[in-house]
Amino acid sequence: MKYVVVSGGVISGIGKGVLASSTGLLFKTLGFRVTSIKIDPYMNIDAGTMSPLEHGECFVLNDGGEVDLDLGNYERYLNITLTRDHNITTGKIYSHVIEKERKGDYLGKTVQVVPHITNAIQEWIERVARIPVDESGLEPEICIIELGGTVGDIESAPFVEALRQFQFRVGVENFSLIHVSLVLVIHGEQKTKPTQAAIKDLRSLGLTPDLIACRCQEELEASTVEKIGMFCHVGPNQVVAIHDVSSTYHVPLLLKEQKMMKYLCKKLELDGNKLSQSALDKGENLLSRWRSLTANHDKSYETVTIALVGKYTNLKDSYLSVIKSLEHSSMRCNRKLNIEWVESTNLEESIKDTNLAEYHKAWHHICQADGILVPGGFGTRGIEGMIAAAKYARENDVPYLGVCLGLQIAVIEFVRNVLGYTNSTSMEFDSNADEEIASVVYMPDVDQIKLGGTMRLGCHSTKFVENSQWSKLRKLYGNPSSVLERHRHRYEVNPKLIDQIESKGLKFIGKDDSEKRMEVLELENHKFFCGTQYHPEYISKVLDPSRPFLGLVAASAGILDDVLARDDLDVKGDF
Ligand SMILES: *[C@@H]1O[C@H](CO)[C@@H](O)[C@H](O)[C@H]1NC(C)=O
Ligand SMILES: *[C@@H]1O[C@H](CO)[C@@H](O)[C@H](O)[C@H]1NC(C)=O
Ligand SMILES: *[C@@H]1O[C@H](CO)[C@@H](O)[C@H](O)[C@H]1NC(C)=O
Ligand SMILES: CC(=O)N[C@H]1CO[C@H](CO)[C@@H](O)[C@@H]1O
Repeated sequence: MKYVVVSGGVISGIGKGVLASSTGLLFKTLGFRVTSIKIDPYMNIDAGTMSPLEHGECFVLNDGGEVDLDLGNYERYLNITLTRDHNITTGKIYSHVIEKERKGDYLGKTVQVVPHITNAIQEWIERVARIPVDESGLEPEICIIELGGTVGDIESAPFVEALRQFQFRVGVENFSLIHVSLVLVIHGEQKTKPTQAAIKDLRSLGLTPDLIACRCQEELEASTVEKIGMFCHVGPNQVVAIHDVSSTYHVPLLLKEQKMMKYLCKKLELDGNKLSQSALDKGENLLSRWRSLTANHDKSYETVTIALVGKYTNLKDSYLSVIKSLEHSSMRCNRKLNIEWVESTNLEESIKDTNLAEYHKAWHHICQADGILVPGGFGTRGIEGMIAAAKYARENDVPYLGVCLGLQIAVIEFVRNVLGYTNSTSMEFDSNADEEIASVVYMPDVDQIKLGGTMRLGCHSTKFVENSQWSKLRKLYGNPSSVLERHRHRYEVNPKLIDQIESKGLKFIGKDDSEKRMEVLELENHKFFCGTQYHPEYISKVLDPSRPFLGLVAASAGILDDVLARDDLDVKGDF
């Protein structure tokens, strides 16, 4: 097992995650099996109860683990399936060590950060790195470890120390470190001082960078590279430059051009010739698909506009997976993606009195959009706006996709305006609502009081009902009898209303194994009007977009029929 650590200096948020996943992708194109671990230096045990406003989206794994959104990045780039153990937080390590201490595993010794915490971190990494993550079911060969935060923070100190020891534990030829830094441009001059300082910090903690990855808004000048090499005591081939590019999907190719893999393979003593021919071919194939995807996307000039009707539209990170899924789908459809962020409260009648301009602006966006997406969310604010958007989509034959809450919104709208129960709502928004006509009710088997970890979470199977061959969504999946998708919800469609709803044309074409829980809905005789109780965005991959999203984007671009006519959706490139 070879370990590649990606750490960051200067400031956070400069694309460590993208660099780490791109590096992983490049290893994959060489034919290696790659896994990844994300280290988050915060105390939360998991990301489930963290506010999306503060921390961006909570990403859900197959096993129901709620993790930091960076793990999603790895899954999307590397086409792998991670587990909740792939996220290490300070909280997890401490609670693990404290638990062991309580059990008496340390034989009464004083338990300390060094060596007990640091050892626990190293053991954890070694154990988790071995978990098979891809379709081969074999142990990975390369493990990418992303260290969150910046080196030098108080929070990350135990992890940095653990990694310092780790390089000796696994041996020099099995460990390499990429440090991501920032080169500022001030008055047209590229400034290397922050990078020098960051590398100095790193070295003072006992870690030596193999590669210094410099983020910069423009291409690095040769003199800058030379200067960094000299002052940071590395060779010029150990400095890679990542300037701003049109999309992050170009970053792997940018790194490849700079021969980064050559250096890394030499350092890690990796010999590609030892791999089997089929592994090499697979890598080769991956590279060429990636190349053509990015190249075609650069050439596409038609635009598809999706209105994203949500609530946290101030912090776009909280919809990261949704945005990525839309990106993957539009790349596949050869369209440039334009997302209109519509704050759902602005669609409500009540805002007319206070802010008429915003009301009209929001509706203008809705009417101009090619398709409408209502993603998952919690809380009552803005619900009426979403319902209005769903109504507009249904009545005007505009493509609509509702994810989780978005499905429930579509049901509430339908029950109110088609079935005529005008005050029907969700028990989530009004716990005293009349249970006979409430569109959405609490799932009986989850606990209402405790918020952390009481949801229906993780990968569950959804069966398509008989006589649903007409369904566009099912065809997009390739007409299977069931699909596996990831869930994260507490409420479900009220079973008492199903028959009435279906009799008016809104069909529940996908149900859970017990056939009691409604998972997928689709409106008959509409361009594309679908909802999923699960979150398809969590398993969307760059080269294999989520099918519901692909359907929305293709329908919005007016090419859904072409897409449906193909029976090789998952193998072939673009439309
Ligand atoms: C992604 O992984 C799945 C199984 O995990 C596999 O069936 C599929 O072929 C892979 N896709 C690519 C593009 O490698
Ligand atoms: C590096 O890893 C290989 C294979 O896991 C192992 O045989 C070798 O001893 C390791 N190197 C060192 C210096 O420990
Ligand atoms: C629904 O609303 C109408 C009018 O607003 C009211 O008369 C009726 O009692 C309400 N029905 C229920 C079940 O609350
Ligand atoms: C090995 C181990 O302790 N793994 C933990 C990872 O984190 C989850 C919580 O998100 C724990 O349930 C696991 O036990």
